[in-house]
Amino acid sequence: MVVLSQPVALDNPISVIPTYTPVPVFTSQPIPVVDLTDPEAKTLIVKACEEFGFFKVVNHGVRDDLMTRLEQEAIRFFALPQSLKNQAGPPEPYGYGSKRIGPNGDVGWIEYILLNANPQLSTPNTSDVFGQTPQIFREAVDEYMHELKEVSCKVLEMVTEGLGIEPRDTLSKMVRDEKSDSCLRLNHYPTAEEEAENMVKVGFGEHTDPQIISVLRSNDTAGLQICMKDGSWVAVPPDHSSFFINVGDALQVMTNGRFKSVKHRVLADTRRSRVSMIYFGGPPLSEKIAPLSCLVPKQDDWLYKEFTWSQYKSSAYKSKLGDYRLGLFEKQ
Ligand code: GA4
Repeated sequence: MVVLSQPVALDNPISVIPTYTPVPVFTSQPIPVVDLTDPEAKTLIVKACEEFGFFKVVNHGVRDDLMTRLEQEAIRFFALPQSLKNQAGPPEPYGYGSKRIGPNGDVGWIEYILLNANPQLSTPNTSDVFGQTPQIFREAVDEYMHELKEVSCKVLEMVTEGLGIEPRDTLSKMVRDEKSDSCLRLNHYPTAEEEAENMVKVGFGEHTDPQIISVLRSNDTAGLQICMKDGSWVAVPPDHSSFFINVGDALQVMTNGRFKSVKHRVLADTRRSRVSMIYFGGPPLSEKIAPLSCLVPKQDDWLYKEFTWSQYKSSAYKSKLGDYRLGLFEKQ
C-alpha cells in the first residue's frame, strides 16, 4: 500500500474546520457487496440502489496496478511544496483546492484535485504543475478514467436490465457519450488530531453527488460514512481493491425516486491519511434529465420537473454542500 512518507499540513489560512463524533464501525454492517461476475448481480444492484443508494463492487475487472499507479501520482503531487500545489488552483471548479470545497463557503480537512474527463476543460495550470511528468500523470488519469467509465457503464447496464428497461444502454449512453460531463476527483485527507474528546475534523461534509453515478476507490484508511434511510450514519470499512458505488441525484430523478442518491461524508482519521479517487459519471451538458418514461409513463406521476444537466449543474454550484439540491426540481 502507498502512504505519504511525511505528514502534510494543510497550509491554507482557514482555521475553523467543522468536527463530528466518529460513528462506531459495526462488524455486522449492512453495506451490500456485489460480485459483478455473479449472474444475480443485476438484481442485487437494483435492490442495493433502492435500499441504500450505495454498494461495494468486487470482481470488477480493473487491474490493481492501474489504481496504485494513479494513487502514487496523486501522492507525489500532494507531497509537493504548498506554493507549487497552489499553482494548480484555485479550483474553478477544476484544479487544485485546499480546505475550501465549492464556491459557497464550505470547508473541510482536505486537499484535492478535480479534473474534467475532457482534458481541455481542466485548468491549464494543472498541466503546468505536473510539468515535470505531465505525460505520466495524464496517462495515469486517462487510463484510469477509461476503465472507470467502463465500470460505470457496466453497472448502469445491469441497472437497466435489472429494472427491465430497453434498450440496455438507456443510462450508460449518457456516460459513454464523448460530450459526457464526467470528472475525476483525487482527494487527500491528512491525519488530524482529535479536537476535543472523541471529536474529529470533517474531511468532506455531508452531501449527495449531483451526477448519475459515482465510483470511489480509496486506500485502506477509514473515514467514509453513509446515511441510512432512518437518518443514522454507518462507517464504511475501507477496501483498497474494491469500488464503492453511489447513486447520484440524476439517477434518483430518472428512476423517479425509486433509487436514492445517498448522503455521505468523510471524517479525518487521527492516525493515517486517506487518499481517495472518485469518478463521477455525468451526462452531456445538454442532456434532458427527467423520470424515464418507460418506468413512469404518465407525466402526472413524475415527482420531478424535467431539466438539463447544465441547469442542474449551475444550480448545484450555487448551493452549499449539505443543501437538498433536488428540492428546486420537485413538482409541487
Ligand atoms: C459533490 C460531488 C463532487 O465531488 C463535485 C462537488 C463540487 C465541487 O467540489 O466542486 C460541489 C459538490 C460536488 C456539490 C455542490 C457544489 C458543487 C461543491 C459544492 C459546494 C465535484 C460535484 O460535482 O458536486
